[in-house]
Amino acid sequence: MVYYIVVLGTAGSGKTHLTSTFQGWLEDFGFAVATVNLDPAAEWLPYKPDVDVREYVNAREVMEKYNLGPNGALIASADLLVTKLNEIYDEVSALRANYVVIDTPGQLEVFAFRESGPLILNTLTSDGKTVVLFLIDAVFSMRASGFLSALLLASSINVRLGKSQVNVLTKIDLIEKERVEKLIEYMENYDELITDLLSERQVRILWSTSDLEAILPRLTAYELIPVSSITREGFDNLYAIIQRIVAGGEDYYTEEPSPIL
Ligand SMILES: Nc1nc2c(ncn2[C@@H]2O[C@H](COP(=O)(O)OP(=O)(O)O)[C@@H](O)[C@H]2O)c(=O)[nH]1
Ligand SMILES: [Mg+2]
Repeated sequence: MVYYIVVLGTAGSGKTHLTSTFQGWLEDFGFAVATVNLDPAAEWLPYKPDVDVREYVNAREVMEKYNLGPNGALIASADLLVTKLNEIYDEVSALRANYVVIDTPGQLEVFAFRESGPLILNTLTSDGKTVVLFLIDAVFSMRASGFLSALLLASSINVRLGKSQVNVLTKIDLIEKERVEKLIEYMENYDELITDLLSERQVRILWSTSDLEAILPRLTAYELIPVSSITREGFDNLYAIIQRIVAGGEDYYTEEPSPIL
């Protein structure tokens, strides 16, 4: 059985670096790991992808050929990938690996919120078990409202893709340890999160305590695993939770949260 680890998150959240570090980490433990680059606009990668969609579609060439701006080229590239999906699928399914880590395009919305992204993911991962890692940049979680919007986006992705999902707090080397602990506490006890959210005016004028009490149980029902792709901190926890999901079946994401191993 091959396990697909799909790395998603907003532009700059650390998808590409996490793909690279996680591959190295897994290889150090003796696993056969392959990587797939699904970003047609990637300029440089810190890892050597086993399958690289830039061999089929290159966003820069699309921009020149069709006279498009950068955004138009990203959208056209995503759609062009679908026309190459059979070939890409053949390459991915021929990979001999325990784990296949899939690095997705920089711009989350061009991929996840158009038709092509979910279609590409469902096709490529159809012969194995899949875990989505949704990356949340620790730097954007400095305020409770920033953390709430990240959790809302994470939930939106889960609704869109319907896969087992783990939320990963990235770049923890850039923020204080106490802040990381606070975010973990928020996931375990959202009463404290509600208090901090309501101390921010922009949240208070939109949502009441009961509104937040209604949505936060769902938003905090995910694991949140803090990692740094620079120091490699947290990858043991990330690995443990992925193992638990792939061993536990597809219903994992509807279960209650359980402690980090
Ligand atoms: N300090 C620190 N920087 C990181 C980490 N992960 C990524 N970055 C930086 O964040 C920026 C975006 O990372 P990248 O992996 O390209 O993000 P992507 O757009 O989601 O693929 C780069 O400048 C990385 O060097 C991390 O764990 N710690
Ligand atoms: Mg990237």
